[in-house]
Amino acid sequence: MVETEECVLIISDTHIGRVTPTYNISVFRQRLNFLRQNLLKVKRIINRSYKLPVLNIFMLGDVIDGENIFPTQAYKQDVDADDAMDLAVDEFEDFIHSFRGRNARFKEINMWTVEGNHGRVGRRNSEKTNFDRIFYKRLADRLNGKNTNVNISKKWYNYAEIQGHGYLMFHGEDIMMYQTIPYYGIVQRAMRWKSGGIHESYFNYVCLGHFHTVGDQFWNDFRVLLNGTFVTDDDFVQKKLGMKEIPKFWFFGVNEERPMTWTYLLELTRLG
Ligand SMILES: [Mn+2]
Repeated sequence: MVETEECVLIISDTHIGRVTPTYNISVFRQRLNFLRQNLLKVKRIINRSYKLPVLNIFMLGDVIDGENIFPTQAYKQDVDADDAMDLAVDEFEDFIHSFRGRNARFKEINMWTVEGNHGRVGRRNSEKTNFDRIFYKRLADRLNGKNTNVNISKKWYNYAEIQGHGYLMFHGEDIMMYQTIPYYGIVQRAMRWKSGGIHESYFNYVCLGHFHTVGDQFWNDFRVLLNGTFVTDDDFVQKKLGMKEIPKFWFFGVNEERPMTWTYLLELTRLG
């Protein structure tokens, strides 16, 4: 008997529009293609043992690099937020289509979204008025209904239940860092949410982006996944944190028994 599982891909911090010595919009396109091909390669490996009919995608924000987030931002961009959004809608529509396609690589695709701090329009605007949010809505208009569901949260966080397990997702900009390390802040916040701070206190996984690094922290009954980024050689990260970004995204399996069966960190800067 062939077993069936679902799978989850986490996408965050693509920062379309941002320019660094090794990143711009043409590199964005290339990295999205690497992500697609590397995911399909892992799928072929898993398919030797399990069917994977459903792809779940958590989109954790900072998809668009935005405008006026810091004073000199315009000098570090190759397009404005409007053009970045047009590009994002076209490229991610293709990305999702390539998983549905004629080969029907996945029978069903479910997306859950949260907005990032880089999508903010201004300090005095509604916190819901956000370039990421507009992008998600445009993507939903193109994709919803064709065995694809885009679940856009009205809150600052989103929550997915997959095979009976709970996955809490948020961007991460309100997490305090201690000595520029975020883990203590994330665990403290998640423990409060688990004890009633938010309504959805049943979660096995906490998933976030924002820190542009990959992390995997076990804490009693929950586990924290930090997702990587498309942006490499970001001078802010080098100067302020002394760190190097990790260009890898989480991809993992889920079945009824376990909230994570197998896991791969998909490479974004190369094939394989
Ligand atoms: Mn970011």
